[in-house]
Amino acid sequence: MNKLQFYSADVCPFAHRVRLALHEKAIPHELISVDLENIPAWYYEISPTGRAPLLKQGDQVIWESTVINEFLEDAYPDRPLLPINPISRAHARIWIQNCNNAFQPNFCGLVFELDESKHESIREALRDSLRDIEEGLAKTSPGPYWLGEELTLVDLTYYPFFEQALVLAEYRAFEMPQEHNNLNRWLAAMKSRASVQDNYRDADFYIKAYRPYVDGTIGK
Ligand SMILES: N[C@@H](CCC(=O)N[C@@H](CS)C(=O)NCC(=O)O)C(=O)O
Repeated sequence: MNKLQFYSADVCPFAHRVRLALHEKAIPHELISVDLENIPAWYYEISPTGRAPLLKQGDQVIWESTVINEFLEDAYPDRPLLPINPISRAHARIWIQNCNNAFQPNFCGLVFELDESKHESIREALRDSLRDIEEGLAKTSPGPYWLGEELTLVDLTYYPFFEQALVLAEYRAFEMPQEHNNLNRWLAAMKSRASVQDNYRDADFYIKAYRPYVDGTIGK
């Protein structure tokens, strides 16, 4: 099998999802960083979207972070990151969809929205999606991870946004709610993982990296 090439960007939460999966599954790969502020012409030649992340094996490419992570799960079944039980697998995918369709659009919407008059309604929507998550976890998860005792792709799908939440506090007057006990327990468990620690970037990094986006110097 050709060695995987993974095209990543440190600031990108979607690429972060895949870096976590590659680490958890101990998949050998070559990591290639793409400068998202100045995307090189060669990248448009291999990427159909020009976006990170992207995985390349031989002359085949795969993009979209949640699809890439499912591909890794199919192609590298050792160290599984989805439950075996089909119902639990379906529930994992529902949570992943919830991240992509509700939580993440609100999160990114608040980061990238330049019109301040719209911020309060997005903050409200983000608070609602966090409350929905907390209620869902309280009903269904014994913890410490999203689906229970084992780490899954669901954890890796949500985590990068929680590492980056300090950007919302810095630029968008949004503090993550402290009262969500299930989410707090989950975040503490995530921070103890080697995959999370090895891919961690600190507050200074994110605050600097997002400045040109939040002040509108560059488009998203
Ligand atoms: N839905 C995609 C989102 C990827 C995405 O938005 N990547 C951003 C960086 S975080 C990007 O490459 N932006 C550069 C651009 O759009 O030109 C995924 O899950 O992989």
